[in-house]
Amino acid sequence: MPAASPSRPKVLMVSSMPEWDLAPMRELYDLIELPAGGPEELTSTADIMALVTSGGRGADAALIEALPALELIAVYGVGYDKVDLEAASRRSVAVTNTPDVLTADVADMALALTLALARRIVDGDAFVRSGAWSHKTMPLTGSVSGRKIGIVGLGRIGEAIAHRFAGFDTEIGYWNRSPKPLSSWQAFPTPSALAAWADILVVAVAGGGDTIGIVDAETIAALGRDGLLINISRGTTIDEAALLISLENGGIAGAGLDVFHGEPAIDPRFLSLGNVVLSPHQGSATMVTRRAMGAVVRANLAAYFTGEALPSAVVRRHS
Ligand code: 8YV
Repeated sequence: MPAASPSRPKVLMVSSMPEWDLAPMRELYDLIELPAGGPEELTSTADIMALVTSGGRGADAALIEALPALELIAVYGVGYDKVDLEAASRRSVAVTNTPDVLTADVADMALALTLALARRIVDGDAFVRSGAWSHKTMPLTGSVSGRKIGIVGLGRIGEAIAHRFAGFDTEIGYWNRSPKPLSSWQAFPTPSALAAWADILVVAVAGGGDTIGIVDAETIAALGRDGLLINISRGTTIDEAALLISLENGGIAGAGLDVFHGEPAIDPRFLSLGNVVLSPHQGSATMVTRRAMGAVVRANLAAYFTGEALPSAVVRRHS
């Protein structure tokens, strides 16, 4: 990284970004990597007014408190559940995220996991590669078309998932914290009522304190022995202990998971299950979307440092 210059604002990089974003940022700012030992290891925190972090890493109260000049937290992701919003608000720190630009790719991932799981695409690939096809037939798989799809959380991403599944001649139901009166899909009063109706339950609700374990043991049991569970939201939204027991005992038929508790150090019990498709949090991880997310982060930084309105603020500074 170039040497600090007094004329350029300092931006603390709590999480890294691709070089195509870092290069234009280095033109404008002194980028300072957060040391492994935390903010205490920084030579000076006095003039760090902005930080960039990922959805997975966020910014906790200790980090926010350690940066006395901080005024902006720019999240490289739509989820800001790992940012301590109370601490940010206490210190009048604005928080921005990258909504909309990743909706399509994350919704696509929900469909990809569903099809991969139901049609056993990963098993089929292994079957062909092993040479087994020359003397065996692969077992029959399950359908997605015509099934009942339950969506937990009908926000931007949940709606995009519903629209995609509608193209598969499915029936769509949903549970959402607030009513969605304009939706033509069937609303259910609880996640477990939705699961009892659905063949495939797709979790698209935002992470955070309010949704921890919202797909609980009761909901998983309600999905039933033939049910499939898909999660592209956050690992925290599912009671993972209950899910593992259910997968191990045939309580549900299978799960397609892009997110996990404690990722990337996921529970090793997942690795020996034959009824799961596991993905390393790839929902937004396409070239197009990551470039677009980077552009939104850079637009928020630029707006902040030139005193303009933040393009995608989830929390604004107190006036
Ligand atoms: C990314 C995400 O994994 O947007 C989110 O909330 O979970 C993902 O897009 C991440 O934030 C990229 O750093």
